[in-house]
Amino acid sequence: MYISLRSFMSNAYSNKYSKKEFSIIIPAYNEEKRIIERLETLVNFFHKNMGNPEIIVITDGCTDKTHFLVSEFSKKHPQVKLLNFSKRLGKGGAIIEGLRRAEGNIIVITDADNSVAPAELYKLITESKNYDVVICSRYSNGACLLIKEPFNRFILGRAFNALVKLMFWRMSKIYDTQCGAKVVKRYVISKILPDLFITGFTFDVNLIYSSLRHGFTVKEVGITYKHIDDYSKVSKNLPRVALGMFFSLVKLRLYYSRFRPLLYTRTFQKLSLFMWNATNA
Ligand SMILES: Nc1nc2c(ncn2[C@@H]2O[C@H](COP(=O)(O)OP(=O)(O)O)[C@@H](O)[C@H]2O)c(=O)[nH]1
Ligand SMILES: [Mg+2]
Repeated sequence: MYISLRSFMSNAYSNKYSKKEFSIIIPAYNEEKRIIERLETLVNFFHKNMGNPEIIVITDGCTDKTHFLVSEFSKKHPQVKLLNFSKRLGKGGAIIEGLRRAEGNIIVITDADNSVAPAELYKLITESKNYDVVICSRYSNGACLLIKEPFNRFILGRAFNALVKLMFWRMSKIYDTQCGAKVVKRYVISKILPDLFITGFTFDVNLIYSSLRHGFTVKEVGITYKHIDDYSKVSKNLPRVALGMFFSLVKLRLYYSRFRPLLYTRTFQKLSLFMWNATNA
């Protein structure tokens, strides 16, 4: 496994930007209960299978010990890097910062909990041989849900997906934008970075839609998934998060329309800030 993947990496993915093959990006907000277990699992798996990729953890505005724990962990595991910001950036905002600094040719974005096991990330990486972007899915062929999400989240999630399909016809064949792992090639990020501006949980839609708009291929892969509700930032504030996500969808729709200038008006920016504060407390 190790040899075949490494050789395929060096053949297919060597480019002028960097000698590093992989980067793993993890946004982490108040994750002191989950982040170390996640890092240990990833470090062990990728050490054995793919020679220590860099792992970038982005923390922002944490009110717990997440950044201290990651900083301590990185002393023993130098491939783990911490990007800490004092201000809350949001999940998307944190990922954007990570994408700016990632050096790998293949970039894996994943969550701070162990919902998506490293073996599933490996599956996505393998698929990325033939696609520009690979996203995991709870609702595509081959998916297996070991622990399902609560019913209210399931319903809201499906409604969100229906809305995404309605508002963005290019996404009509995407069934799960929000599952916790994506693999994106570095050349994709170089192209779409200026279009990534959704800083909350709707960032995933921004990433996928902007990739499609640029003509990149996006593959959705069914995975084995285990929903972890303890310490979930989404479940804790479901109505507010849902409202914020809906507002972000509207912003993304406006951005990709002739009404884009509206986004830059003072009134809209004030509304945006109000919505951010109201939905990210
Ligand atoms: N850096 C950062 N990460 C965030 C923020 N909000 C959520 N996250 C991360 O986004 C990921 C997904 O969040 P989670 O609460 O597990 O969502 P769920 O899996 O949909 O219940 C986790 O790694 C969170 O720590 C944020 O404001 N900043
Ligand atoms: Mg989670």
